[in-house]
Amino acid sequence: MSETNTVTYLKDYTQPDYWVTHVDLTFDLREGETLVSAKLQVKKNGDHHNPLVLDGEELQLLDVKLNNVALAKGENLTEGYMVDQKFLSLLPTNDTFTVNTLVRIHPEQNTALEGLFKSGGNWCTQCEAEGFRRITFFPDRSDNMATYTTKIMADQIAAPVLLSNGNLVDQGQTEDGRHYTVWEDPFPKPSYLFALVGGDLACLDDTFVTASGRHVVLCIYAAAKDLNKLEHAMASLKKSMAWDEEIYGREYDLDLFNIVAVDDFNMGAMENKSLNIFNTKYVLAHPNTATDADYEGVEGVIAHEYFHNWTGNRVTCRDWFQLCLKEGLTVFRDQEFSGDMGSQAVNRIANVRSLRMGQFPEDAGPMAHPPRPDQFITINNFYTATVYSKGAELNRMLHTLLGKEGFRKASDIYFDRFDGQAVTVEDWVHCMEDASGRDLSQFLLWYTQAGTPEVKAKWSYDHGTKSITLTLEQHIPTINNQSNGQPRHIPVKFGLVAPDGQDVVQGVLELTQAKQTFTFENVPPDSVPSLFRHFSAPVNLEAPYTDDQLRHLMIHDRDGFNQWEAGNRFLTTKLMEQIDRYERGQDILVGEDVLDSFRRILQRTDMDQELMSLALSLPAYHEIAPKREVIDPHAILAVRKAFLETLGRELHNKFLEMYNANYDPEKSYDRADAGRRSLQNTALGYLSHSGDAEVAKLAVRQYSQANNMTDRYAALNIIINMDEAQSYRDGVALHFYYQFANDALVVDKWIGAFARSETDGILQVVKSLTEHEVFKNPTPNRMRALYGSFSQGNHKGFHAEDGSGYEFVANFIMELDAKNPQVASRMIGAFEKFRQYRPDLQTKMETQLRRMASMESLSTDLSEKLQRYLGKEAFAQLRVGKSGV
Ligand code: 0A1
Ligand code: ZN
Repeated sequence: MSETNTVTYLKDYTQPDYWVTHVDLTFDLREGETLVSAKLQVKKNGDHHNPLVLDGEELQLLDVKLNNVALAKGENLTEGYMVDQKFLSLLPTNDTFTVNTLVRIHPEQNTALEGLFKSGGNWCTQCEAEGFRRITFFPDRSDNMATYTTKIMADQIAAPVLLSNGNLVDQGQTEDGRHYTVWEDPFPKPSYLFALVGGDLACLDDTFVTASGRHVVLCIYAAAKDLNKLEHAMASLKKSMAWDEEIYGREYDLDLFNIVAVDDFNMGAMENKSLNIFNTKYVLAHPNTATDADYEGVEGVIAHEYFHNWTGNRVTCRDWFQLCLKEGLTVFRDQEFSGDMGSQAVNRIANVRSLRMGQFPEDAGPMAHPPRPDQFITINNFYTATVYSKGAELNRMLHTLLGKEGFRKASDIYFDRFDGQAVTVEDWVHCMEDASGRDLSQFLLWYTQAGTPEVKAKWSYDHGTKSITLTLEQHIPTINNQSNGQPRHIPVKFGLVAPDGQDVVQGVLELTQAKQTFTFENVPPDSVPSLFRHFSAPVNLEAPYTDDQLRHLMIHDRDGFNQWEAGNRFLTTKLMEQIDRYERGQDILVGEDVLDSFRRILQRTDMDQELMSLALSLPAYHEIAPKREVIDPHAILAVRKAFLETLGRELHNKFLEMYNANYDPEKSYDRADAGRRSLQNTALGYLSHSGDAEVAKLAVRQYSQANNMTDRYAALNIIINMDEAQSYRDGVALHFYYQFANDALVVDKWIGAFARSETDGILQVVKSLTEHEVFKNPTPNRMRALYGSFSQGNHKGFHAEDGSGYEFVANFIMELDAKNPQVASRMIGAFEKFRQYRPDLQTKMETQLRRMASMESLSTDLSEKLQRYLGKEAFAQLRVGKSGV
């Protein structure tokens, strides 16, 4: 007999038979076991005689009461309650009643990190999406919103800090010499927002006064040794609170806001009501240990989780199919926030690059799904780039279509109308319609259909009428053999850039048909259309730009994003041409035009430093690979390397000048100086490919003199990867390790530097790291640092011709699946596009996928992915006679 995975469909949604309106929880946290008692206030929904069915997994049920009367376990529901691996059922006799349960759980054995688990000796929870059912029996679905009272008891020494959602209403000693706290959360919430923390933690506190004068106490908790790394997170939190008031009119709603940082966390962070729990990676920051990118990550994720208080918590999702309602909107909000805190253009470029590297391939591969999927086996597999990043793009398009004021008006309607409710994507879009009076039914297709539209642009100039005619044609790809060809509603921010660099026209075109033509008059000849400014829609644009026209936009486009985009388009074309040549067995030529475009950028004095550094960066492997019909990783690597070497060699003096002009180890660390550091390190990067052995000394000097992690880590990476620096490699790497051996996040960086290194024989080094003391009980961060960096960031090692890289990663996934299916399932993403690879590599990847699919015991998480990757039938054949987890 083979196992079957249950598919859940959006079309099957119905309201539950019962609502739990309030819950009293008591946790007795002890070493070796935790007892959880729950008292549910339940109300029948509608007129029926159905049993109450509560979700519960991995719970040892000790006691059940209905209306305070003990219930026995029965053979059927008339005899008492029934319980199996997934549900507890009982038959109530009244319309309102109470249910008490007592269960035993084992957080210390919980390696899946869902539900209640231990991290660094502390207890903490992760309930989204379906973790609460591993804590107690409950209708663990997002439309059941209840108020919670939570009592936590624990040993005072082991766990002086005991936190849950809402306000602290009582605390004291228990009769047996332990202590307790009681928390009351007045806001009804779904169970996925429940949180509890117990342990020995230090905290940084502060206050924030809201616009209406509420004094909010802010506490960020972490291990005592990390207390000096919390200031940036606190500053980010306060900025987020102020921004949400200013931009959305949303104030914080309780007197206390807590954040707790833990080492073991499957994702980045979690927005539990008033008790956010974070991966340390997105809280801790200090110049000695965090890079500029880390500082940005902390600011963005703190904002993201805080913004969820309104978009996600006060108004939540009716069911998990609506996940992008909270995630897409919250990502859009955090992106706008980050842009406002720094540079909108720089942030936009970073976000679009990650969309193209992560979401576009997903949308064209076996996991393709609409931002609002209509079926899943495991919701955990749908915390995807499509739901998050494309979901954010949909909100950005609505923002573009309605304008800033219209969007704000719509969000005000949304919060007024739906506060305290669990709603749908349609509810959100209807608010947009009500605010603007527009019909957005065509726009809704973006939510319900997968695939990245292709937009083809053409233009022609009529010298007689001095007019330009622009034709835009959209093509919607076929996904999973399903044609969903209806045209989308696509906002095209655009401008016509005249030869003098000024815009002749600008605005937003709305492409709603398969093909549309727009004519503009009084346009000087040789004006260049700048299309999809600020990347106004998640599409692929094909446009017949000449190199000269791109050069014009690179310099004159008033949109920072499209300035960069023009350069990116130019470089991508040049790289693609050379990859084609290389694959045909011809030499790689890095033309004078490429060198010239770099020279022009290097000469510029008017450019923001971060934008300049982005303009000087070659498209990454993951930006190029999705554009190849068949991916030959080694061809992409060879061509990128040739470009880096030629640019480094030919522009050596310019890069050296730039490096020297920006190198300043005396300057104390200031975040605002990130642009200078990125120019300095970009220059050093090119120099390290120039063949100049002296550059190794510059890198070592930078390493030794660095007063911040950005410079130190950039130098370390160069020393590890640069041929001429190999004599320094072991010494510097050891120094780095011993200096930071006690800092888990920095050790992760150290591991990541090796895992990404494309030097010869690196697999042996990476394998030896798995035997190293740092890999004894790896956190998910450490697993990602090693296996994630290797599989997604080491193209040479992962795609080694003999298949050894694939085997190495597959072995790990197979081992991890039984312990932490969520992380295992995310790690398999490196194999997702295997069918696009060179046939021999494709076969080797497929061999590993088939090996994984043949494991005796397989989690539903991994099986859903493997089923999609390999195809239903092939997968089913491999599963004959096998079991699930
Ligand atoms: N809602 C969180 C992310 C998150 C999602 C799922 C998790 O476990 C399955 C954990 C965290 C956010 O968007 O930040
Ligand atoms: Zn989120």
